[in-house]
Amino acid sequence: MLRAWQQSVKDMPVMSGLRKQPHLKRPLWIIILVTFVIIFLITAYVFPLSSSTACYIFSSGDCSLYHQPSFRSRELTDEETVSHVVIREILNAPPIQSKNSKIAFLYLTPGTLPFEPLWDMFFRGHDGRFSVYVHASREKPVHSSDYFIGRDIRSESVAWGKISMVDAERRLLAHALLDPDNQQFVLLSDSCVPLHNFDYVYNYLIHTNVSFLDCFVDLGPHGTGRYSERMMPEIERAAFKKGSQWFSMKRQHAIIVTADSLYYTKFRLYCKPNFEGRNCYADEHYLPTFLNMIDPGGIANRSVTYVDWSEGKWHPRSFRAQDITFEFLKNLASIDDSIHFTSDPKRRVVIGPCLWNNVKRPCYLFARKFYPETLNRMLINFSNYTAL
Ligand SMILES: *[C@@H]1O[C@H](CO)[C@@H](O)[C@H](O)[C@H]1NC(C)=O
Ligand SMILES: *[C@@H]1O[C@H](CO)[C@@H](O)[C@H](O)[C@H]1NC(C)=O
Ligand SMILES: *[C@@H]1O[C@H](CO)[C@@H](O)[C@H](O)[C@H]1NC(C)=O
Ligand SMILES: CC(=O)N[C@H]1CO[C@H](CO)[C@@H](O)[C@@H]1O
Repeated sequence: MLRAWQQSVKDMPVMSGLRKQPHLKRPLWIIILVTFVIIFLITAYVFPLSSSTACYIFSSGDCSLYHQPSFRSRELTDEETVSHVVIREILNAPPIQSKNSKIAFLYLTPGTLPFEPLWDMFFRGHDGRFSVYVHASREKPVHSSDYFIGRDIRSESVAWGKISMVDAERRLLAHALLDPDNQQFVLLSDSCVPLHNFDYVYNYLIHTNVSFLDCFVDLGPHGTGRYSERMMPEIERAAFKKGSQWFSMKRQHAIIVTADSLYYTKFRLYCKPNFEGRNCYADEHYLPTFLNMIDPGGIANRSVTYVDWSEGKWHPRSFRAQDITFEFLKNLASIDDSIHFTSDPKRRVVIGPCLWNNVKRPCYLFARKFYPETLNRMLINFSNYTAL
């Protein structure tokens, strides 16, 4: 929305330049122009475009967005003011009440989803309470489940660690937003599996008002070390956060993310692999940084998708068939503390309880990364382990 608006503003001079003289008669044309100028002058007089007044105009309640430390010391640019106004309006609007609230499952995959039969088992019997969207970036998937057939969206290729990953996430969100019943938007990969049954997942995600987005501070080279001063003034070093890309996002946040152009552009230009001697991966920094800046209390700061980083390698641990036992799955499903491994010199590990509406509960609804060879064991064990 915001992007479209800014786009139309940008296009305006071009369009009027290209257009032939309008067929309005001259006097009428002048009257319209003068009217617009007068309206503009009155507006500018009553509502001067500065950070402090914008706050009084556009927010009836609290003004915290404008009073965060990072904004206090400087005047906002026009783009920031517009962006903050739109964000504030979306956050303040009451969530759309839908009688048929659905969860959108967004699959980001190179091609065929190896766990489609498992997801089919997960969805079966719950028609009308979920919707499926598949973004296949390399080849057209072969679907075996009715829930997936015809659910491929327009896709483009995705390069690991590049902005095209974020673009694919935004494309999935935009498609899923077309359905007004979708209230939570879960991003999943081809190596993800469910850890609980559908009812558990549905109630966990629908009866809350936060987004489950991972967000933490890592002062080491794999965190703040990836920050570029070129993101100034909008994004200061202290605002730069890290987190896993696998989110579950509430509708308001999904709208804001698809509409954002200002902050997204900063990451597109200045957070990329091999840029100014750093490797920055936008999919690990854009959403945590952006949503923490605009709505810190609205994100849980943790993901609902389990992943094992404990080996300290470039990629998380992947699980094989022999790993899949009842005990293993039961353990993953009952973890109730979240752990963040940082890359600072002290290798700080940040541990915190997983809260759900202020109550401590299991953290994870999904898990990755599972090799396709685990499918049969997962299928056989599914009704057993998800009965917990
Ligand atoms: C997430 O962390 C921020 C600090 O970065 C904090 O202000 C916010 O309250 C946290 N969110 C929740 C839901 O606890
Ligand atoms: C979200 O829900 C919690 C607990 O139910 C409540 O304390 C909090 O004020 C709510 N936050 C918003 C932004 O509605
Ligand atoms: C699930 O598996 C465990 C371990 O093999 C077994 O003890 C238990 O009875 C099974 N439960 C069900 C409902 O099949
Ligand atoms: C609890 C349970 O059903 N475990 C089974 C999971 O699948 C493997 C492989 O088929 C079986 O050996 C386990 O008994």
